[in-house]
Amino acid sequence: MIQASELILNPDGSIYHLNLKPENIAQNIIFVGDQDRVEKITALFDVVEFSTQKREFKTQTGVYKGKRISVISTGIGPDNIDIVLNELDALVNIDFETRKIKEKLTSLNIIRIGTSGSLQANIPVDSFVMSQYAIGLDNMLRSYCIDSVSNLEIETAFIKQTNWDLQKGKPYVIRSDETLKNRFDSAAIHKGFTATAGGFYGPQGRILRLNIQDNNLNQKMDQFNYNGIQITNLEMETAAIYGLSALLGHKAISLNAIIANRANGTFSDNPYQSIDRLIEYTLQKLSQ
Ligand code: R1P
Repeated sequence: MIQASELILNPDGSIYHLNLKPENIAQNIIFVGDQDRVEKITALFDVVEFSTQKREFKTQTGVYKGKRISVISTGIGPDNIDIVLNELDALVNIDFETRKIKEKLTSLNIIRIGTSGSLQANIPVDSFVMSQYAIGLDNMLRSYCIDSVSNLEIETAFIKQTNWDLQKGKPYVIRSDETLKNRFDSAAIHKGFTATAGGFYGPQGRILRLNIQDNNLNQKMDQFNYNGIQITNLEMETAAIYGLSALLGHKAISLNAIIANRANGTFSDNPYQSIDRLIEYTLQKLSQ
């Protein structure tokens, strides 16, 4: 039995941060960072049956072209992903009455629709990247036993090629789910290797007023090459989503609209339009 301090339920029986009960979520779940993006997506639904919000975690569940889908905002960063993935998994795989893990486990389909900065000059602003691999620079996943899902060879090559300072923690590399990758693939989307940082400024090599530990980090990441696999973009959630999903038995894919290009210093003239196009692309693939 899982103690009340470990699996925290609200007085109405919903899970602590997400404010959700098991019946409130669908098997197909779209993650967005920004809570305002939730309604942008569900505005396209045939019907919205459920809405709730606590802190940055806003959820709406409804039906799009006959398919039941939940859209959840995760807020920013891998620490929030730890909360969202664990609580979603508890909603489907732990019996809240007995507080025991269910015998028959459920696997969720998780699709991130995010925004991201490209590290490669040839992946321009307003294009899309689907992460085939993700490298977590944030350490969150290292609190779990990850050897069964992480890729030591690529991690070692990255640490060596970038002269990564292990005082910042050890990067972890996770592959996307193959089934969802095939489902969301098309000629319209770049297949990428996404780096997930634990912060927006220093951890992504941005210098405003503070000196950073490695001034050449982005350039080194840009040049990283493991048997032809290159790092394409930087954001703050994908590796954590891939890692926890793989460990918990859920399928996950991350799709990002590129709104900045860090290699040539450009920013999209109309980032909202790019995100809208990616939402349409995702819903169309999901409803097929
Ligand atoms: C930073 O501005 C945020 O935007 C990106 C980053 O991953 C981070 O969450 O993604 P979202 O637009 O999905 O939030």
